[in-house]
Amino acid sequence: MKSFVPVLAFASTALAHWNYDRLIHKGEIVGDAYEYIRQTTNSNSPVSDVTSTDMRCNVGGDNGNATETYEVAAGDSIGFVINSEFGHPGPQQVYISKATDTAAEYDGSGDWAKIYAATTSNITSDGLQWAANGVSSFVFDLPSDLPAGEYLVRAEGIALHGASTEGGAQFYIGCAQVKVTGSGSGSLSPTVQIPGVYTGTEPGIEINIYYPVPTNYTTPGPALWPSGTAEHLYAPLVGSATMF
Ligand SMILES: *[C@@H]1O[C@H](CO)[C@@H](O)[C@H](O)[C@H]1NC(C)=O
Ligand SMILES: *[C@@H]1O[C@H](CO)[C@@H](O)[C@H](O)[C@H]1NC(C)=O
Ligand SMILES: *[C@@H]1O[C@H](CO)[C@@H](O)[C@H](O)[C@H]1NC(C)=O
Ligand SMILES: [Cu+2]
Repeated sequence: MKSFVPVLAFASTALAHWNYDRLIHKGEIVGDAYEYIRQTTNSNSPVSDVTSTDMRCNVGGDNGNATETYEVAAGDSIGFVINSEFGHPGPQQVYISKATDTAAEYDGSGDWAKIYAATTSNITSDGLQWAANGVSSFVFDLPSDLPAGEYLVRAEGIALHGASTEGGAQFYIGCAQVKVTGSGSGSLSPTVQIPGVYTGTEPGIEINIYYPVPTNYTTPGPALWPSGTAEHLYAPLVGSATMF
């Protein structure tokens, strides 16, 4: 029996890691690093235990004591910039949760809906081609029906290079704090709890992306809100990796 040992599966260098550190609003980067995004106390290490509360807003991200809240309108284009490049293969997703009081005080223990997913830009005989490969940012529109209030907006990049066994996927996470204005009257749906949203063994998380070469990919987690929203095949790049 032939065995296949991809070199990349063992490239665990922290150089390939990233932190979501700045917010984009209407195509422009707003604020300094960690002004509107909670800073992890875990350097740039990923979370790998899907049952941990660290899955909400990363290690040390359970409160916003050191983070400001940025005002946006429902329907606005916002996005995330990272402090390096997405150096590992996998999808990028965004979940939102309404704060019970202020975003700064909110620990993320309530309901979350998924509003964005950037997955594969193509699937070829070489396998899954990831939309976010080599870029350093992505943007998306907040749902126009989003009710006014303060929210956590959680970016999640799932690194799948070592994901062929349970617990091998790496979760890179950053929570922005936003105050949404407007008269949106939608209700977030379907909603999930974090942790709880993932078992760690679903096909989008426990997957060998090298062999046999996958011919399909199923994003983990709930359907997107609003319902009918398509997953985005491309992650638009704002500027270039070296500009920031
Ligand atoms: C940080 O925020 C939490 C929740 O709002 C609060 O309970 C805690 O006392 C704060 N810690 C510091 C050091 O300010
Ligand atoms: C996807 O890959 C196939 C095979 O390499 C190629 O022919 C096609 O143009 C690609 N499509 C896109 C959208 O890049
Ligand atoms: C790909 O499709 C097969 C057959 O439907 C399914 O068993 C498998 O879980 C899928 N893989 C992924 C990563 O979605
Ligand atoms: Cu790594």
